[in-house]
Amino acid sequence: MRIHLLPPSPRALKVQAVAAAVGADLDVHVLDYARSEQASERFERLNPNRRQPVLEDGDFVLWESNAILIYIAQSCGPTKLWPDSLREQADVLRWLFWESSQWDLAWDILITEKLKKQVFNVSFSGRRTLGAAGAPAAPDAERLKEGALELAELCGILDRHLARRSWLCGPTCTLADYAVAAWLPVAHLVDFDLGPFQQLRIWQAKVLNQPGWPEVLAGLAQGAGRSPAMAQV
Ligand SMILES: N[C@@H](CCC(=O)N[C@@H](CS)C(=O)NCC(=O)O)C(=O)O
Repeated sequence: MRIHLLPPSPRALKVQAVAAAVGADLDVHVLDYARSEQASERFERLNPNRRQPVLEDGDFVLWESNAILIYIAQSCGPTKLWPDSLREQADVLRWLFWESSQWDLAWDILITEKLKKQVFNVSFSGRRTLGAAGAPAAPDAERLKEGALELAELCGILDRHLARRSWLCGPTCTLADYAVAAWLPVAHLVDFDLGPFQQLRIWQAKVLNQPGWPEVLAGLAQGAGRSPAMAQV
């Protein structure tokens, strides 16, 4: 299977961690965002949204990181990361949808304002199209405040949920934990303080010790697989 991605994006990290956890063999292609590779005709044929990550398995092409997680997780046989029963699967899907519809967006505001604007020519914040590398743009203070407030609210929801359980869903670690925890290693890069969220921090340490994560995080610390533009982050 071939994967097109851009570390250190959390959307890339969670895919790499799940692949490593289940032993899926991924041929990794790191996109060159500085040269707008995501906007190239070839990439647009793979994903008309021009966003990473994108998986190719033979003639099957899949985008949306959480769909990719479910596909990769089961590609090597049954795994506890994706439980068997309808209700357990629905519970995991609940958190995966929460992750992509709320959690991802809140983090993306801070990441766009604090990091992407310095690395890429981001013409507007929030849902944006990244162009070629250009002059750094100043962070939007209002947008930063809004993002931090939203994130604190979502962290509170997670913190209270985790006060009563070890994992987000059921008795074992699942894809939901992998997807949601993937954003926490970037918190210090955007100056977001996880200090007040004790249960979240306990859970984060547990998830990021699960199979796949230690090697992905070690690679991240060494800058492995980053495009030249992202090496500045
Ligand atoms: N919901 C999508 C979001 C994908 C996404 O936003 N990817 C960003 C990562 S930085 C991207 O490729 N952005 C390119 C652009 O905005 O031009 C997923 O989870 O796969």
